[in-house]
Amino acid sequence: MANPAATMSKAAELARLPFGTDPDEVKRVLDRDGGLVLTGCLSREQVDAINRDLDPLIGPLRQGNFGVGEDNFVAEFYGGKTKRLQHCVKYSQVYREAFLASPILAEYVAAILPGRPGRHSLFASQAIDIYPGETAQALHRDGGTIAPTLGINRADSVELVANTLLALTDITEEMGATRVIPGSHAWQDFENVGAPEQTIPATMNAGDALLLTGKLSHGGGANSTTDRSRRVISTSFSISFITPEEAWPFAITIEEAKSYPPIVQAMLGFHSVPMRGEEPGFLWRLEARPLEDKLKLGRLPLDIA
Ligand SMILES: O=C(O)CCC(=O)C(=O)O
Ligand SMILES: [Fe+2]
Repeated sequence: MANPAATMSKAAELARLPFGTDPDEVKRVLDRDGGLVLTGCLSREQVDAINRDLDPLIGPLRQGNFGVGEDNFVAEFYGGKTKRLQHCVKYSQVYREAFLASPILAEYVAAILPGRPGRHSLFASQAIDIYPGETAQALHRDGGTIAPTLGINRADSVELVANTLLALTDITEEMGATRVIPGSHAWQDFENVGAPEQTIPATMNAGDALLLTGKLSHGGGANSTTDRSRRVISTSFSISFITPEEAWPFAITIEEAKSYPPIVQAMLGFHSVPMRGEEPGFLWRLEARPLEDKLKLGRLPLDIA
């Protein structure tokens, strides 16, 4: 069947709204396009501080550090000329406190996912450095790893994941800006992820973030420069009864979590999880008590945002 979107003229540029824009306005753009660039989420100073935290960890990694081989199905998807560092939440206080714990970010996530702001799980917190010579990543929908298993991989299905790609360098098209197909979140046929010609690059300044729904077709771009890499942190969230990509309680100790903002503790699984909005949460309990009580972390304020 012909892809109806293929006959439509493609959007020239992704919408851009300043971080802090009313969540209802952001939701209107998300409903229309499936993604947008939030400008100025972090200052240059904050970006520099996060890079100082991450550089010593990313520097020694080899490109293609997620390996190769048939038994490693993520290797190709993760890129042979790309470095990825998981668990960034653990390594940067500025990223944790200025970005992850931001109440407005929690509201944008809640504009995509069911559930109240601050009651979503962190799915991944992964730096992605794309190096010269990297080819374009296969187009995909981030929710597409989970939704087909549940038989709900459709435009009108519940959203399972929401992603933010926080730019930690200025990112031009040549450096491998993420490619997106605005409107692809609403296509009838989710077997179709679209074609490279339908994509546009989400260019960003350091400190901007691309916010995308789990239904928007996108992929990392090819880096055609000879000497410049680009960095984002992919900070993705899910409804909280989905197994995250990164196994937080094994990466982060309770002692470390104690110094984190409560909203970050909760997104990492150090608090019990509400199923129908009840507080404290009914799921993920310890000896029938809320986990946050057992771990002596204190309860989350009812209204984060
Ligand atoms: O690095 C990027 O620009 C996008 C990466 C991505 O979409 C993914 O790995 O799921
Ligand atoms: Fe993705």
